Parts: sequence; structure tokens; C-alpha cells
Amino acid sequence: MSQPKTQVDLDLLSINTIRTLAIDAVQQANSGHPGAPMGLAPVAYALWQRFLRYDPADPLWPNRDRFVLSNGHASMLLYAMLHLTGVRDVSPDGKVLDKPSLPMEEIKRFRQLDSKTPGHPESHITAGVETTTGPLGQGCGNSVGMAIASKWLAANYNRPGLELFDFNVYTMCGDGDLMEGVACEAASLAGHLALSNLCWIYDHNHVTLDGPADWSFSEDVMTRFVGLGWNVTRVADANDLDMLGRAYQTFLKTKDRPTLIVVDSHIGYGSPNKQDSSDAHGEPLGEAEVKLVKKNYGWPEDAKFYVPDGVYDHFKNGIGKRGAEARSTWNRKFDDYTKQFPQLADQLQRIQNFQLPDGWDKDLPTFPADAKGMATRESSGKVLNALAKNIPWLLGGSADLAHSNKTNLTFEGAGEFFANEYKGRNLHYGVREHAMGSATNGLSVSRVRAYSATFFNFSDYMRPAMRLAALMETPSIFIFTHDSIGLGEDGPTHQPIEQLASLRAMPNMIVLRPGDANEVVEAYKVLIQLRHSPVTLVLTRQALPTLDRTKYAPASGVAKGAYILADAANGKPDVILMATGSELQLCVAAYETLKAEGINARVVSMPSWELFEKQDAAYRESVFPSNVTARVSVEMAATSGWERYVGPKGKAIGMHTFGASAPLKDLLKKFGFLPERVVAAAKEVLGK
Ligand SMILES: Cc1ncc(C[n+]2csc(CCOP(=O)(O)OP(=O)(O)O)c2C)c(N)n1
Ligand SMILES: [Mg+2]
Repeated sequence: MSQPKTQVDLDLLSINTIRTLAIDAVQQANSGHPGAPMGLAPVAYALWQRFLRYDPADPLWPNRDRFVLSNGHASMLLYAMLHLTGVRDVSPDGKVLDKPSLPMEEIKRFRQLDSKTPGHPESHITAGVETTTGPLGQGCGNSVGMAIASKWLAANYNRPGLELFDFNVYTMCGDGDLMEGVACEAASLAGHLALSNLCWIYDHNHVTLDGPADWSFSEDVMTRFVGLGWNVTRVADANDLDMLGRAYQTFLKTKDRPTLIVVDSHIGYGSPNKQDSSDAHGEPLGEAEVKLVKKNYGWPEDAKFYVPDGVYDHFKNGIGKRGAEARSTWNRKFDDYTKQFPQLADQLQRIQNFQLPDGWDKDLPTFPADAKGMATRESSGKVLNALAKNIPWLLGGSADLAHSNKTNLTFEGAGEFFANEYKGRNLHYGVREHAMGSATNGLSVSRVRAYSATFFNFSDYMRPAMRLAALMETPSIFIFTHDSIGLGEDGPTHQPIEQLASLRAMPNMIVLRPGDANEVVEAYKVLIQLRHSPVTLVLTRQALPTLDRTKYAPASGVAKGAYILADAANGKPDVILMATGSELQLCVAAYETLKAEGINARVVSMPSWELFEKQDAAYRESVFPSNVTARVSVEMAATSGWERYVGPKGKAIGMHTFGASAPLKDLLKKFGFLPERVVAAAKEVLGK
């Protein structure tokens, strides 16, 4: 192969290097998706090499443009870019290291155990991967959150002459992404908010997994996006770098809307027998076909993982140089900024490190004992506001239920986040739960502290995003109210049953269901300090008594997940009553009755199984002594899992059917959530 001499040679050489790395990695792993990287290589190349403001030497630079691969199955495209541009690695504690994120050995270990090149991109594994993608559509949703973060940071932190934030968000997506509802919700929100810093690049390749795209997808995508308020442009040939360049320029010039670039491409480009066919989508090309493709590219047919001379340097001189310059200019700006606005600079440092401001907890309320009490959604609203007042980068919103969720930030200066008014901290997601979940993750990976809110039953609409937050170890805050049949008249369509159990089954998701107003305060204290786990906060619609903490144990026990709220006089209970949320009061009432009857009971408040499981064995034993086998749990939800705590001799009171539409008091009676039922169950397990 002759040495390249011209820019055009180097362009093509680099593009074919991306393609062949993807082909070889998939072939070696004997699994993966070669087709999309082969088609999209020039599109990614044109973007990274010529437009992306990204310094491979610092993948954490706060104002870097974000690149999201929503069609995560094309992971080798991203891995090839990270490898060829020499993106640095990052330590678990967030320090940029002097070694590459993806050396060639990692490319060769694509999809192998403990490699940094898993089948789909995982942001907590691989430096340079901005967000975890794979479930189609989620990357699109994340990118809207990132674009919101960019606008919000700019509106709040930029100062005249010191514009620290203006990063753009580029999202590659395929037919699959654009068929997904979440992407359409997210696009609708982005269009509404006029997020001009958002660019989606649609891999229009006429093929999906099962076959030709037109078997299942025939809508006019361009017209749809025009309708959603986007600027839409088209590149008729994915290999035309000039046209791609013009399309990216069009995006950069468009200041009033997000941009969709539709790129007509060929899946499996250059494969004589598989191009334009779903055969190129999700399996290795096969050794024989690989040779034919390489021949087609003018590549040495037998070379594997071959990076021709000049390619690394080419990237170094392109994105590397441009990125380094952009970052050093920014660093100088940030130095000036630090001198002129030291407090704001300090905030930005803390944002970047997931730290809280000093005094973040100074206005947290304490709620006096009150038999009538208040709904935990109500106390949540007060606590959230008290926190947000002192954490300037805590922001979020609801899916059109803010009044019900009590999640509006109402203190002076909180403000609304609207199109072209990007300073406010109240986001308005509209009725778009899927996009809200996904955008919340996009905000979280952009390091602002983001919350979302809706009714607990609709967590089902957000579950894919919640699961990804847990997987990618990002501290998104998911607030849910109307958490049980206790919501009453709206009926079973709105009454969650299995959601608690299902979210408790999710690794790394912290579920918190506080039992009164002071437990809400403690729950927020815990969740706001999480850095690597998302949280599901589960709150009532109906009022709950605020427990008298001079009589019962302090709510600070919430931090341990479960704690002894009330105990037998001698500390040696015969029966343990345990509950979360609104059912705690039933256990307390039952405890008092049993006490009056001379029965030694203990009440364990258990707002979070996950936090409890993190405690040491001695603490867990102290709460649930193994010799006390008479146990009762009470929760207005599916009972799955409670057997772990009630044991084989205990009893779990819960829901075994859907709920019903009726006033609360009738539902409590019908489904048996009354103190006398708990008393009876306690006696039953005691054999009395
Ligand atoms: C939510 C979700 N559903 C299904 C899949 C499995 N899947 C991965 S790629 C794909 C086809 C996507 O087609 P397209 O976006 O056109 O990708 P291309 O074949 O063009 O690379 C499917 C069904 C997935 N990853 N996520
Ligand atoms: Mg496709």
C-alpha cells in the first residue's frame, strides 16, 4: 500500500481504519454489529476531526461537546474513535490519567469479560463514553438532558466576555432510535425548548435488524421533525465529507432550533455480499467476506487491527490540536473567571466533582409531632425547596404533575426553564415521562443534580431510564408521589402495586419510602449525598401523622435503611412489626395496642431495604434478632421480597390484587390496612 500524500488520502485512510477496526473487533469477538460503523465511519470522522470541540487529553473538560451514540449497537464506531483520537483514561475518583482510555489491547478484547469495550457503550466503564446506550432511543433522550444542561449552565454561569458554557450535543441515531417513542417525546421537548445546541444525526440506511426498514417504518421522518420544530437537513451520501461538513455548518448556524441531519448511508458499506442488507447488522461478516471488504477498501487483506502510518498523527493534528487549543483558551478564561467570580468558580468546581455547597443542609426543617400530620409529598415539597435554595445546581421538574407532586421550586429566584429563558430551575417536561427519565439522566451525567417527578404508577414509563441510571451509576433523583391504593378515587389504573418490588429488584437503585415528615427530611439528606446511585423517592398523596420523636426513636435512623422506632420495654421483643411509608403508622398503632395488652413488640421503620443491606451484620442482627421469628410486615404493595425480613414463620400483609376506585377509608377497610389487622397478625405469628 503506498503512503498517503494528500488530505483526501488521509481522510479515506482514517475512515477505512475506523471501518476495519470495527470489522476486525467484531470478527475476533465473533459477535457484534459491524454494519452501522462501516456505514457511519465517514459521518463520525467528519464530525470528530473537523467540528467536535473535544480535547482527547481531557475527556472531563466541562465545556466539551458531547457525542452520544444512541444506536449503541454500533459501539465499535465509538471505540474506534476513542482509540484513534487517543482519548485519555480517567480514574474511578475522576482524575484524568496519562494513559489511553482504549489502547489497542482493549479494542482486541471487544466484548470480553472485564474489557473496557463491552458490547454496548457503558459510561462508568470507559472514559470518553458520555452515557450508557444500547436500549434504543435512550441516548436521544439523554442528549436532550445534556443540551438542557448546556443551556442552563450558560444562562447561570456565563458572564460577559467570559462565556464558559456553550457546548453542543451531537447524537447519532438509527432507524431503531427514531421508531422509539422515547426519542419522539425527547425530540418534541427539544423542539419546544428550541435547543439550538442539539444535533441529531440520523443514520438513514433503510435497514433494521429483521430486514429492510420499510417492512416496519415508512413515515416521513423529515416532515415529522419539521413539525416538532426542528431544522432538518439532508446529506444524500454518507461518504461525501463536503456535504457532511456543510450539514454540520448548517447546524452551527442554526440558532433557534435543534437540527436533524438525515444521512443516507449504506449499512455494511463496501461489503460485496452484505452491504444494504440486514445481514450486515448484527453478526460478524465472516472471514471470507472480511477479506473481500478489505480488498475493496484497498486494505491489506490479511492485516488485522491495522492502523496505517500517519493515521494516529492525522487525528492528533486534527481533533487533537483543535481540542487542545479550545481547552487551553477555555482554561485561561476560567482562570480569569475564577479571579472575577470566585464564588461561581467554586460552584463550578463542586458541580464537576459532585460536591455540595457548604451549608447545603442549613435550612432543612424539623417537623413537630402532629397526629393529623401531612402527606409525605407535602413535606417533600418543603424539604426539596429548603435544599434547592442552598444548592444552586439542584434543578428538575415534573411531567405535568408538579402541583400534585409538590416539586415546584417556589423560593425567590428559582424561576422557570422555558424556551430561550434558560436560567430557571423548574423544568416543565409536559406529559412525557419517558423523555423526562431519559433527560434527567442526561442532566445527571452533565453533573448538575437533577430530579424528575410524576405519580409512582407511571414509574413504569420511566423504568428504562431508571435502570440505565442505576447501571451507569449516575445519581438521578426520581421523585414519585401517589404511592399506593392510598391515593383513593383515581382507582387501580393509578394505584401502584408491584412497582416497589420491581424497583427493589434493580441493582444499584436506592428506593426510599419515608414514613413521616421527619423521615422525609432524613431521606433527602441521604439521597442528595449519593454520587454513584440513583434514588427512587416514594411518597404519599394522603396525610400521615408526624410521629412524636420524643416518644419514638429519631428519624436519623433512616440513613441506615431500617431502624428500631419503638421497642419492647426490656429491649427483648416477642414480635417485630415492620413497615415502610404510610403503613408505619399502622404498626405504631398496633404496637400501642399490644403494649397495653402486655405483649412485647418492636416497630422497625424500614424506608430503604438497600440502605439496610449495606449495614454490617451486627447492626442488621440488632434490628432483626434471629431468635425473634414472630414478625409482621405491612406495606400496601406486592409482598414479594418481604419474606426475607419476616422469615418463614412471619406474615407479610400486602396487596395481592389490583386496587379499586373508592375513597381512602373504604379502600383501607376493603384491603385490610387497619391497626386491628396488624394486631391480629402479630397475635397469629405469636401463636396467640
Ligand atoms: C429498546 C431496544 N429494542 C430493541 C433493541 C435490539 N436492537 C438493536 S439494534 C436493532 C435494530 C435497529 O435498527 P437500526 O437502528 O436501523 O440499526 P441498523 O441496523 O441500521 O444498524 C434492534 C432491534 C435494542 N437495542 N433496544
Ligand atoms: Mg437502520
